[in-house]
Amino acid sequence: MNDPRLSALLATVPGLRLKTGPADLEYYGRDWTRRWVPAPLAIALPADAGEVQAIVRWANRHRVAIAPSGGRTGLSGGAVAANGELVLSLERMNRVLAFDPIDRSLTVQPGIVLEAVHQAARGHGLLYPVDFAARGSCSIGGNIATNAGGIRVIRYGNTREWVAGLKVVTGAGELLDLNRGLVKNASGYDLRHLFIGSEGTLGIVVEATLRLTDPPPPSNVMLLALPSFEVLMQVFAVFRERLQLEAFEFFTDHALRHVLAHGGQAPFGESHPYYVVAEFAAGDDARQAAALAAFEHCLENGLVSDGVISQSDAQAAQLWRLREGITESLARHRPYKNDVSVRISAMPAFLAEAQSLLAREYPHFEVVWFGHIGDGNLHINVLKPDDVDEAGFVSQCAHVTDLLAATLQRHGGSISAEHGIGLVKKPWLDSARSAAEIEVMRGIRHVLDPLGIMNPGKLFDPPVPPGHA
Ligand code: 2HG
Ligand code: ZN
Repeated sequence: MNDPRLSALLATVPGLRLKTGPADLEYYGRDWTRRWVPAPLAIALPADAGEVQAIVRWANRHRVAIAPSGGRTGLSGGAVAANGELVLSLERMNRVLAFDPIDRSLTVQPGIVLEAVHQAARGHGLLYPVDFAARGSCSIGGNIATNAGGIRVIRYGNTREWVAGLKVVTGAGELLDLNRGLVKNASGYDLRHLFIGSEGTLGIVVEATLRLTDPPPPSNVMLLALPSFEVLMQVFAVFRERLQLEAFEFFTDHALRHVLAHGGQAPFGESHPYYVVAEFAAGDDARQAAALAAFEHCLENGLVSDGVISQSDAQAAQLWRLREGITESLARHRPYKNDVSVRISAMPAFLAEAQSLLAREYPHFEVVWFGHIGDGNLHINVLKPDDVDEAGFVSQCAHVTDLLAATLQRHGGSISAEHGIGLVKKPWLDSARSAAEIEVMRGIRHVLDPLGIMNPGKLFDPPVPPGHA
C-alpha cells in the first residue's frame, strides 16, 4: 500500500476493504475475454453506496480511472483493468433490500448474482425472467450495465424492460435516484435508461429495483434436428405462429460436437448439420398437441429431420445443457467472438451473405455458429488453431470483422447484440452508430463523467483522458 493515492483513499474512506496482492490484481483485473494482461492499481470492495460515492470523489480528485466490476463474465472486455485502474468490485454489495408484493418489485444491491435474484423472486411466487448460462456468476449490476439479453428475450425482452428504478453514483460523484419504481413518470428525460447499457462509462449502479412477473407457465423443451441453414427461419415461423415460445435457440453440429466432447449426451443416433432447442408453454393437452402438430408439419415439409421432446424436468435440463454448455466447451480454443444482430426480417438475407463471407475468409479455421435466432442475434465463434499464434489470429479475425461489420451495416444490423462494445468491439462502433450519434454519446458522457474516469477506453475513448484534465 505504498502508493500515496491509496493512502489518501484509506484516509477518505476509513475501513474500506482494499486488496493489492498480485493474485487479487490478476483475479479482479480480467474478465472472461482473457485477451488483456491485468494491471489494476488496486481492488476496492465498498460495503455501501456511501463508500462508492466517496471512492468516486477520491478518483476525481486524484485522476484515477475506475473499472466497475461485477461477476466479470463479460465477453467484450468491459470489465478488464489493464491500465492501472482502480477496480471497484461490487461483490460485497450483494443483498436483497426489499420486496414489494403490490408493486411486484425486488430492490437489490448491484453485486447480487442473477441466480440469487431468480431464487428471491421464486421465493415470493414470482419470476425475474432475464436468464442466460452465466446466471450463477454474473451480477445484476453487470446485467444492467450491458442491458443483458439471453435465452428468454424472445418472450420477455432485455434487462431494460425489467428495471423500474436505479440508484447510481455518476462519474462526477453525484448520487441519483432514478424513476423510484414508478410505472408511469412523464417528467422529462428518463435518465435510468441512459445507464442501462452504458458499460460502466457514466457511473456505477448502487441499487436497482427490478420488476417481477407471474411465474413461468409449465413448459416443455424440444430439440429439433434441421437439414439445412435455409429452413431455420421457416421452422421459427411455424413454431412462433402455433406455440407460445419461451425460447428458440439454434446451434450447429460443430457446436454440439464440442459440448459432447465436454461430457454432454448425444441426443440422436446420427448427427445433423443444425439443431434448435425450443421451449414452449405446455400446461395442457391442447398445447402439447399443438407442439406435436407443429413438429409433424415441419417433418412432413422437410424442415426438420428428427426431434425429441422432454418427458421430465431432468430431460429438459439435459437438452438445455447442449445449448448452454457451448461457451464453456469452446473456451479452450481461445475463440474470437462475434455477437451480431439484424432485424428478424433481415435474417435470411444476412445469414446467406455472412455464411458465404465466413466460409471464404476462414477456409482453415473452425467457425462455430449458435445463438438467439428468434431475436435476430447470432454468436459466431472462430476457434484458434493450436499452431497459429494469438496475435496473428486476432489480427486476421479483426480483418474479417471489418467485412462482417460492412455486411451488417448493409442489413441495418449491429456489431454487438448483447455482449456490449467494451474493448473488443470498439473499432467497429461506427458501423452500428452514426458519427452524429457517437458525438451525442460523448456529450452525455462528458456531462456525467467530466474527467473521463469511468471505465476509460471502453465503448469509446473518453473526451478527456484521465490525468490530462
Ligand atoms: C450465449 O448465448 C452467450 O451462450 C455467450 O451469449 C455467447 O460465447 C458466446 O459467444
Ligand atoms: Zn447469447
